[in-house]
Amino acid sequence: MKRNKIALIGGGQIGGNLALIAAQKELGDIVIFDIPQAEGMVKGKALDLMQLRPHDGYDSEICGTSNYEDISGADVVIITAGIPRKPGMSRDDLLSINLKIISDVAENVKKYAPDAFVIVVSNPLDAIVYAFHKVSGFSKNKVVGMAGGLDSVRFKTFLSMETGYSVQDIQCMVLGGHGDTMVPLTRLASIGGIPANELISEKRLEEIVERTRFGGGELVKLFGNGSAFYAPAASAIEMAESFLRDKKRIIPSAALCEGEYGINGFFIGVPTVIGKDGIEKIIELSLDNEEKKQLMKTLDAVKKTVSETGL
Ligand code: A3D
Repeated sequence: MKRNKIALIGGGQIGGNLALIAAQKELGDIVIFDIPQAEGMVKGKALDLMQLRPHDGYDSEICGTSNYEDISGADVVIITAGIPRKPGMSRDDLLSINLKIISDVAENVKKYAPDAFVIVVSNPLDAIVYAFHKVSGFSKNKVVGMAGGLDSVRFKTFLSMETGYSVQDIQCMVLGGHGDTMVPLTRLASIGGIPANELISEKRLEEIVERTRFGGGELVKLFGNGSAFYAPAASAIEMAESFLRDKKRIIPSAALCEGEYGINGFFIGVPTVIGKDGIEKIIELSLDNEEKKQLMKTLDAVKKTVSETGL
């Protein structure tokens, strides 16, 4: 049986952790691509991960490269190429730099891995995934942005920290754009099947929602130079795994909406089913009036960033 091939475009903080988790899960062989100036760094990470194999017992082959030809035929491409946020920088400040990068990446992914399922991670997420889709011309089920999965695990983490109950028993979902206007759905949050608002006061829930919204920024401030990488990597791998193993997980992801939730032509966080055909379905759940209002507000923020791409 042929092994899957996973291409990671960008071998920085998230890229290195993507390679580690993908290898530990034996999702396939891994190619870490980066610019020529970073070729030694990704070759080094790949060799280090090869030397981890005797400890962990995985058989994935890992290599580093700055030659796009090496990603040929990849089944999954995960893109983290670009620069991360520095303190005081909003995700949107990154736009002009990362837009140039994604255009180049999209041309090369189209050329060398035209059948891949592409997961975009680079920020500002909603605009960068939109740009990738425009430039590559990939079908909408094969392009998705990782954000809602991460925002939801942050929400989960804070609910667990608040109650002291296991993260394993927490279910919750964050929709909308990957920015401060995202929509954590408290109404649907539950702990061991019990609605979260029966276990946590309304005031504390509101504070947890606020902390979730600014969860990325909290880490940027703490790091001082760079943004989160462990949980973002795991969130992208969760999506890749659901595709490669046809798991049909329901993961909130930035998918192209064409009428769903009354949204047309934009990538935004919605509950998606990920299986062997990529984004197999967008689940349209009934939102109450306040949630609808919040979704329209976050859509405005996404539209604004997308309009700045000029695409
Ligand atoms: P970092 O460690 O700087 O890695 C980025 C890598 O991209 C570096 O190794 C660069 O050399 C490489 N790169 C730059 N230009 C190119 C190019 N043209 N082609 C290929 N590679 C290139 O950053 P990181 O790994 O911490 O973050 C990567 C991106 O993910 C940033 O844009 C972050 O803002 C973003 N991010 C998104 C989330 C989401 O939830 C959406 C979370 C955390 C970070």
